[in-house]
Amino acid sequence: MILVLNGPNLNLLGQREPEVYGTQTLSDLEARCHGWGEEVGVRVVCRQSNHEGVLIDLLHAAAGEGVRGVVLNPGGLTHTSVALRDAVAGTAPPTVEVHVTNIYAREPFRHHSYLSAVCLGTVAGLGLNGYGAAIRFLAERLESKGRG
Ligand code: CA2
Repeated sequence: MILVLNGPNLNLLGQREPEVYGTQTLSDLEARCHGWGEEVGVRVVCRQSNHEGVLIDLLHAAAGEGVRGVVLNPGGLTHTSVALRDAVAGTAPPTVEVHVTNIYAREPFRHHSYLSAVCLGTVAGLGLNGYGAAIRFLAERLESKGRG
C-alpha cells in the first residue's frame, strides 16, 4: 500500500491561485492517484491535513498499517519543519517528496527543503503528474524488493 500524504493548504487546490497550482481539486488529484495505483497494481490511500502534528502521527502509524511507501507533499512545512523531517527519517516508510510547482523557480525561501535529504528523491514542477511519477517509482521499487 502507498500513502499519498498532502500537507497544509493543499485542500485549496483548484480553488485559489489556479495560475500557480492549476484548476484540479484535491479530490481530482486523489482520484488520479487511485488510478495511477491501479495501473501499477498497488493500493493507494490518500490523506491531507493542515496540521503538522497530524501529519507526523500519520507517518508514525503508516508502517504499522501496511504502508510500504509514502508520496509526501509537505506544503509550506517543506521549508520550515525539522519535526516533519525527523518523522520521515525516523519512522516513515521510504518516502518521495513531491511539489506541484518548481520550488527552485520560485521565491528564494522555497529553494530549501528540510525533507529532501531524508527522502528517496524529489519531484518538483511537473504539476499533478509528479504524484503519478512518484507512485510508479515506488511501485517498481516495491516490486523489485519483493523479488529480493
Ligand atoms: O508546489 C508545491 O506543491 C508546494 O509544496 C505547495 C505549497 C508551497 O508552500 C510549497 O512551497 C510548494 C503550498 C500548498 C498549496 O497551497 C495552495 C494555496 C492556494 C491554492 C492552492 C494551493
